[in-house]
Amino acid sequence: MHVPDILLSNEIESALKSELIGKYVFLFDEVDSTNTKARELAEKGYDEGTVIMAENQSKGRGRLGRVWVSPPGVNFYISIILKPELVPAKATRITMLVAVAVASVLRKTLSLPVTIRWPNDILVRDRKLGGILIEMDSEMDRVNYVVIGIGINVNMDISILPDGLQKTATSIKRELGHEVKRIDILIPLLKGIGYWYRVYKKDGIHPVLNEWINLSSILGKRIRLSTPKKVIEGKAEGIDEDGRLIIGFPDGSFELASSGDVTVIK
Ligand code: BT5
Repeated sequence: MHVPDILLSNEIESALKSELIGKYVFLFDEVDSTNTKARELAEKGYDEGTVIMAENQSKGRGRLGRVWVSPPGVNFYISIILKPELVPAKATRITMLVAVAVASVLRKTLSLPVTIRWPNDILVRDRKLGGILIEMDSEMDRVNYVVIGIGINVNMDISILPDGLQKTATSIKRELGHEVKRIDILIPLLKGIGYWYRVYKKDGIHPVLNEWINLSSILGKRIRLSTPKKVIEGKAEGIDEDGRLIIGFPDGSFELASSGDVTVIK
């Protein structure tokens, strides 16, 4: 018999009641996008650490208006409201610390070789297991709030994805060969994000950066960076404190990239 894997917001809240992240958890059956819902709640004044989740997204999104495929009942669609003291140009630091938290918690709880592909992808064996989408409301010199959206494929069968994604995407179920109970991953995940947010606030970006470098799938490799404006090839040499990718060229010159999509050249 197949037992449905149901998430309950009070179960999540009681496991996280002494934590900054997850003290308030909204769990919806269906929303257009948890990021949109989180922004609405942030506008209403909901606190830092409020978590918005859904079993289904009718309009899950990625960067640049791309679609995040969001089948019901099997994955994680999570958005978290944070209010870091930051200038907008440094908001990528939040993506970095969340990527580090997600990758390291999934490694530990599932023993899978999870890596980070700059700037916002969570990979297992070169396939995309999840993605992070940061959105914010800011003034010139300060961020009012950040919404950090996290999509992770958990018990999804890859066969339900559109053809083009079946070769590039994966899920925890596909990697492990069996389903998992989502609550067993969700609680460590939210605790892990809280942990790395505390580390960042206390010790700054350097501990995050060091761990990010350990978990990176592209550093030291030849890569192709595609942006809406251009495509460049070079070596991924490093990442700076603000999350910009340092790309080196054969003539010894460098370029800093703050957005785009990276593929490794084999
Ligand atoms: C991302 O964008 O990877 C960020 C995804 C963030 C999703 C979460 S879910 C909770 C919250 N609410 C939202 O509405 N969004 C966030 P990007 O790097 O632009 O990658 C998007 C690309 O990933 C698509 O164009 C597809 O190629 C691929 N893709 C779409 N759905 C996928 C899936 N379920 N698994 C793996 N790859 C997928």
